[in-house]
Formats: sequence, C-alpha cells, structure tokens
Amino acid sequence: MKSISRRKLIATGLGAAAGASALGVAAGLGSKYGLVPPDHDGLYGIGETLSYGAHRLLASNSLAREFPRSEISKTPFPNEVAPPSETFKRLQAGGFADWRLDIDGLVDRPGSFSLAQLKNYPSRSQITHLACEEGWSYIAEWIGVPLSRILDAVGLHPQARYVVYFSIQRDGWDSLDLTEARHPQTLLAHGMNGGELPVGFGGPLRMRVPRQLGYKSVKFINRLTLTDDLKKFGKGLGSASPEGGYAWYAGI
Ligand SMILES: Nc1nc2c(c(=O)[nH]1)N[C@H]1C(S)=C(S)[C@@H](COP(=O)(O)O)O[C@H]1N2
Ligand SMILES: [Mo]
Repeated sequence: MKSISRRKLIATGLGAAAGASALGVAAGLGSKYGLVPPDHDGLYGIGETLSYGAHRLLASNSLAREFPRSEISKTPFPNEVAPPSETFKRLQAGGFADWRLDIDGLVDRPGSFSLAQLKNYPSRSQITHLACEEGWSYIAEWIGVPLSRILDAVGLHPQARYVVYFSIQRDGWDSLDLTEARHPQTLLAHGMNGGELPVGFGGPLRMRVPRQLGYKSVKFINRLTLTDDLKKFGKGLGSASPEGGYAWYAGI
C-alpha cells in the first residue's frame, strides 16, 4: 500500500517535488506545460513556480472580486512616488495632450496612442481592491480600456508571449504573460472614481491588474513592448520586483 502510493507520487513528479530536487522537478514539469514564471530560479523559486503554475491551471479566467459603489474607499491612499520630472510637469501643464503610449516589439502595427485615442476605445469600469504587499489596501473604481483591445488593435506576432510595460519612472517596469494581459479586468486605466486618473494615482495612465498585488499596477506608463523572452529585460527576471526580492507573479 505504502509503496504503491509512493510510486504514484513519483510518477506525477510530486513525490520528488517534496524532496531535495524540488526546484528542478517543479521547473521541469512547469516548463513542459508552459507554467514557469521568469523568476523561477530566484530566491523563492519553488514557491513562485508552484503558485504561478497552479493559478494558470486552475484559475486562468477567474475574475477578481468586484464591489458595489458603496464600498469605494473614502480616502484611498496613493503610495509615495518620486517627484515628477520637468518633462512630466510640462506634459501635465498641457493637459497631457502630448502624452503618448508607445507600443513596439512583436506587433504588426507598432505605433503610439494619445490619451484621446485610448479613450475612444470602449472603456470598462470596475470597482476592485488594490492591495499593497506592505499590508494596506483600498477599493476604487477604475476606468480604462481593456489591454486586450489594444493588443488586438496592434496585432500580435504569433511568437509574442509577454507584454512588458514601462513607466516614466526609472525603476517602474513590469510584465504580464498573455493570459493576464488578455484578462478582461486588466486595464490601461485612465480614470478613477468617476473622473480622470489623478497624478497621485499614476495619471494620466496606469496599468491596472486587479488579480495581482498592487505593484503590478504600474503608474505613469508610456510604453508597452511585446516579447517572446523576458531575459532580454533588466536582470532577466521579468520585472524590477524580483530584483528586490518580490515575486514576478503576484497573484492574489
Ligand atoms: N510608477 C510607479 N508605479 C507604482 C509604484 C511606484 O512606486 N511607481 N508603486 C506600486 C505599488 S508597490 C503599489 S502597492 C501601487 C500603489 O498604488 P496607489 O499609489 O494607487 O496607492 O502602485 C504601484 N505602482
Ligand atoms: Mo506596494
């Protein structure tokens, strides 16, 4: 009895995953099924590979909880950000008329979108929870164009696997796999609580990824690039966060 269940475990790889070569087995199984996050060989590799793999297998299409309007936080808390640059202040003075979101990489039609162009796409509004890894959180209404609409507009090459997004802030960059990027609640958010997205909250444009921790919701984004390989960016871990010890995949 004992030996059978042990053999079964070994056959599925889970038995070995509990042993010394845990990371190797999880990574091996994961890469076979495309379930390995880019930072899998980092400090917390095994946990990340298992949580990313499990979420992708079990919950690719699940929706983040949406709240009624009455639950919107009265005093949402904008995280401290570095003071905006002179360039940013000039753009802000001009009502962000000259703000552009550039899109390049593995796309058929690279180009750039003004805010007016982005706002011309049908927008989605949703009231969701933004949770910081430090423990605080708030609920707000986010208004924006689903990222999937823009991916369709530029046309993805078949090799494209990740959307990498960049902020005007030096260290503000992150990436999503196409499952998350195409998820209906993943927005290029230009509005909040019925109005424009305030600068304190990343206006004029931020990524909003409600199924993951707040740090994936990068503020002031001005460039997207489509890639087949995250190793080409930064230290090759998929975003700035794993360089500081946080997971690339921050599913909640
Ligand atoms: N450009 C930029 N985006 C950012 C951050 C930042 O410092 N700079 N902080 C992130 C973190 S850690 C969190 S928790 C959320 C906080 O969002 P808020 O400012 O709307 O509260 O923004 C994320 N996006
Ligand atoms: Mo955060």
